[in-house]
Amino acid sequence: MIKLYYHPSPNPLKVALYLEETGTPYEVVPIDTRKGEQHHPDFLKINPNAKTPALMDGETRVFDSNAIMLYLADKTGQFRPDASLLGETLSWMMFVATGIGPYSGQAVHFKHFAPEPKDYAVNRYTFEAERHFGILDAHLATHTWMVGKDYSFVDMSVWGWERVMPFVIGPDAWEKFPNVKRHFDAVSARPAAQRAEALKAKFAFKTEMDEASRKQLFPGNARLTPA
Ligand SMILES: N[C@@H](CCC(=O)N[C@@H](CS)C(=O)NCC(=O)O)C(=O)O
Repeated sequence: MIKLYYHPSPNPLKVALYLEETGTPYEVVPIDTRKGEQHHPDFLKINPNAKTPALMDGETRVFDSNAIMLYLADKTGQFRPDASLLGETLSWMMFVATGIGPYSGQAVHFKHFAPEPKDYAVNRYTFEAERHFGILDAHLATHTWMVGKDYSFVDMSVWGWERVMPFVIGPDAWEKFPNVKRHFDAVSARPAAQRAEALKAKFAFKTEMDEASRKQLFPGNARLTPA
């Protein structure tokens, strides 16, 4: 059975949504990143990048959420836009992988977790995250779903990050981007999305962002400590 190495955050959640939508049997293996489980040698054999999600399908490992989405879509053939739309499909997938995801992640980091002074970084990353959500909003103004006429794994990939948009850009996010809100609500209303969201309640993940968590999540900070 497929094993999903999971933490209740945007990238693992979109994979859980795909597995739920397709009715693929899978086992959830919790990786508590605030406790540092992503750095465990056994997990590094599955994802050398020390991040969630990762997946084992028999003897095959797949890491990086976007690679996992493409892998699963290829494996199951479900919720896959028509092959004639490959250009759009790959373009929006890479837009999420290289734009929405990383800029949102950095915006959250600098806004909520970085030490002062941080004005320059907060401004740069919230501006870029907002710019990317603006592009998404403009696309969704004229498209019900991301690619083609049907709901697909591209919508699921976007949904992972839409969920946290107010945490990324601020409490007025939904008013700023009403088409993203419409899309988010449509995906969230699906029973599979509710099952994916409900996963986190099955595990007791650490919630405190204390000094020990920061050490695991931001190991680079050690370089700032005077010897
Ligand atoms: N490009 C990777 C990014 C994965 C990522 O940043 N995962 C976060 C959760 S959303 C994580 O595991 N963070 C823990 C850490 O950075 O130590 C992907 O899309 O899978």
